[in-house]
Amino acid sequence: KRISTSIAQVPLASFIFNASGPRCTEEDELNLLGASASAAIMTKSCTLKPREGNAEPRYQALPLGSIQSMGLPNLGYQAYLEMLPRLKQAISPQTNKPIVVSVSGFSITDNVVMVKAFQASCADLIEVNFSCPNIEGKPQVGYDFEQTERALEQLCQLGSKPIGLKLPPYFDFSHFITMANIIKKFPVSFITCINSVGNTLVIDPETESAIIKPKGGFGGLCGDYIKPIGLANVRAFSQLLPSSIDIIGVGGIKTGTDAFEYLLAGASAVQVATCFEKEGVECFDRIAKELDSIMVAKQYSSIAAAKGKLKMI
Ligand code: RRO
Repeated sequence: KRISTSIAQVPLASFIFNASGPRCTEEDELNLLGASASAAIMTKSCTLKPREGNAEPRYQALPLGSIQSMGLPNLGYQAYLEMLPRLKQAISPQTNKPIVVSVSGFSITDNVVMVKAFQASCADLIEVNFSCPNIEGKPQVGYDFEQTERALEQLCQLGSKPIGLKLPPYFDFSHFITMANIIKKFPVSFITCINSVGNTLVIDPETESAIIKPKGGFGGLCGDYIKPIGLANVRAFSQLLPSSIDIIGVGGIKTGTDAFEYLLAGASAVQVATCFEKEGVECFDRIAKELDSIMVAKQYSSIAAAKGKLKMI
């Protein structure tokens, strides 16, 4: 109860769920999330057609996180459309756990087709991914402000289910402000900050080689390395957007303390990627319990009581 929350007025039993990416592509993986302490079932970003993704090795665990260039491996949106009623059926009516679908088309038209379809599905929330860094020749939409605005003009008119945006990390206040001003023009219900830090390079000095194969070794950096970047993005957007737009924090959350920091920065919920990849579904119950203990110790009786309460020195 202490860590229950909501995103776009959809209730969540806990503050913590899976990020789109690890362990959420196949139906059996999504059913495991349904049966876990994850506050929602989030799907792997989908495309119009099924994709195998990039060549392997494309994921490497690192001491403080991971680097990957998966290349959007997924079953294609129609497979998820067909799966949703079965997933919904398996969810206990008491918990009523929401399903969040992630869509990541290669064009505005692709995204319109998929968002339209999911608007007519039993999904609860739709997260549109404007920030995949790993497709050769396809820039991250979130770094192209004009394209972002053109996309939102079309995507926000397709139905009544809440739409959110998965954003790339920004590193300059001018970019935070420009993106916040675009978001404010449209009925965007939530944003998710941040995707991986795109196009980083990890080198193995022993072998004198890159450690992943795709894109000449460039890949998205994840985990502990990126937590301060995620926190800054959540904080900046929470100061620039009206409180009616929920912010979901992602990036380096593996403990209750990490989740609490995102809560102070202004997050309404958090998602877990690298830690979930490494630990499996047990991470959700563990992190939730750790967060709950911190809230008890600090005498916060609800998420609302601590949200955005970061102090300045
Ligand atoms: O599949 C990927 O390579 C991928 C995606 Br779609 C994304 O949004 N972010 C990321 O780090 N990897």
